[in-house]
Amino acid sequence: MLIKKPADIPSSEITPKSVYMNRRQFITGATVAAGGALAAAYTVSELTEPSTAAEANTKLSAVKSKYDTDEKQTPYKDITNYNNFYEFSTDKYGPAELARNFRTNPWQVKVGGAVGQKKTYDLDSLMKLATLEDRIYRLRCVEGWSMVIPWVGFPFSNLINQVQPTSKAKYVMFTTLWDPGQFPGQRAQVLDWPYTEGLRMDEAMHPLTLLTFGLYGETLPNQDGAPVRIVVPWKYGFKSIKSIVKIDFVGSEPPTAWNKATPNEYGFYSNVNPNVDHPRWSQATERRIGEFLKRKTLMFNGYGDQVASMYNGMDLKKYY
Ligand SMILES: Nc1nc2c(c(=O)[nH]1)N[C@H]1C(S)=C(S)[C@@H](COP(=O)(O)O)O[C@H]1N2
Ligand SMILES: [Mo]
Repeated sequence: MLIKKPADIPSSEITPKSVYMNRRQFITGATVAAGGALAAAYTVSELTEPSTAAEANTKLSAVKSKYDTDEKQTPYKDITNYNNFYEFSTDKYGPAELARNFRTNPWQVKVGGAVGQKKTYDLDSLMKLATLEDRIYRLRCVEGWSMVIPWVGFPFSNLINQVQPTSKAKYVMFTTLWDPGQFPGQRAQVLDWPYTEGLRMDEAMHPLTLLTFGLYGETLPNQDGAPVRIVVPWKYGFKSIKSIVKIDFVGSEPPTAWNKATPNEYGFYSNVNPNVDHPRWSQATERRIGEFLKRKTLMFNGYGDQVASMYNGMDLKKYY
């Protein structure tokens, strides 16, 4: 985000680099996403050939959610080939290949800070906290593009309720794995690693805030933040932190990776707001990946009816 100018991405730039893709992810994506259209580029023998790459994503069963948008969903190939994941690369086409062998098992998430019940979850125990739901959300990147992504997860509030935060807990801080052996991006000081993010308690409790394990009905592809990330659809994409290993309930606004890097560009709140420009570009419009014409960006990314009341009385130019 620091490196590139306002993204005004012609759809020609979004051409999937399928040659770089994990073949199995490609196949599983094709079966659920595009009814085989994506797989058409491969012959049958290629499809059945044993793969040395990471394990195929597994199916997740989820119930339908009332929070879904009915907009056209962004193709799986774009969601999994055009990524922001600076731990792997600052190039959006980089993570798909570089994340291929990322180890997501075993995985632990340590939950601590101001809680009655400190807990370390493995992925299975975390996923058992609630029934998974399908959540079709818009994701608006601060760089000016957006996607519609069918996530699978459950409200983060389910976890909050289990660990019982004390009255000292005012914010939640999330931390991504630190592992320069696996994350080539962490060998350079692109950001102050590990990536951290935060939400105010009411934002974290909001039913739209999703603890996310999958997309398109399967476990998250590594490049999309496996094995567990958060998705906060009314905020710019960088709030939706990937590959989380630590969740802390804290008393004051936690440091966040992009705010530390350039505080005048990225605030703590980072609610999608067409009326507040980024210092170097406008936030009034966005390009939906796969579309040619730009759209007007909606306040709170279109989730205003559900979230605006949390910010009543706040000057959103000051708390950007
Ligand atoms: N740990 C971590 N989380 C991250 C990022 C990152 O670089 N590292 N990029 C963010 C940004 S800027 C965006 S737009 C979204 C992109 O998610 P996607 O690649 O699954 O579409 O992830 C967010 N979460
Ligand atoms: Mo982003």
